[in-house]
Amino acid sequence: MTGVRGAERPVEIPAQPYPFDCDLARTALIVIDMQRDFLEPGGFGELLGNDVGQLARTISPTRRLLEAARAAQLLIVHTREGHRPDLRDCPPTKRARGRLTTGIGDEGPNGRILVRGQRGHAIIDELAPAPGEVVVDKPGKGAFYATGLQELLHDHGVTSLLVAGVTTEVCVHTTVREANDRAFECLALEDCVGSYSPELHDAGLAMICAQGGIFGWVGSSPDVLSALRKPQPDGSTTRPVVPG
Ligand code: TIU
Repeated sequence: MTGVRGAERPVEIPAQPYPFDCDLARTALIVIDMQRDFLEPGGFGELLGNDVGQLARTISPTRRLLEAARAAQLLIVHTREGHRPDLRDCPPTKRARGRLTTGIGDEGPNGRILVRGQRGHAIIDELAPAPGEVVVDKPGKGAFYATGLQELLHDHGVTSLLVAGVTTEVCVHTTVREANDRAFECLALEDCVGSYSPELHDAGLAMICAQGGIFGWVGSSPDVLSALRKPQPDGSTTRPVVPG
């Protein structure tokens, strides 16, 4: 383990089905797939038949959360869904799904769809990773499949995850389920996760915290911001943010 980030910083964050207890020194923020391909016109999300405007409401709260997490010195992990240019890491079944005329690997307005290095694959400008923040490239829906995420989190002593990103019922849900099976405790933030379908968003969140928190907890970012600003044991609050 390269280490826990300083002294213990226990906090209790309001959540469903009951308050989320975590140690901020062992907590990471994970921001899932906030890429042009999902949030902007002309990308994979729109080609699947979705209204990408449904995801816009997540951007401002996630930006505030990112800034607060930076100030509180949390480990920050961004993920991107996408594939190698030769598509060797894209199962033919994934490519065939949806019977799209323009799909994964094909040329779109932002370059090849869901291909690493293309404009559409990049994280949106508003939420661009700061220097030094971890970016995990994942070929699947879950952030743990075929990535080194589990080892990375263990190396940093992380046991709890604050979860933002898109889409609630697809990559966020898969990641929360994968994390739960690996003993990470997840707090999904309802205002920082989004879906093209409000019904599936609500159902996805309900599934996470049903049955006593079968996969994790659901909260909202203002309560996390309050917890992150809580004075630390040495009396300090958070370090000033250095623009990156
Ligand atoms: N289609 C859909 O809702 N989502 C995805 O394909 N990927 C992610 O959720 N990132």
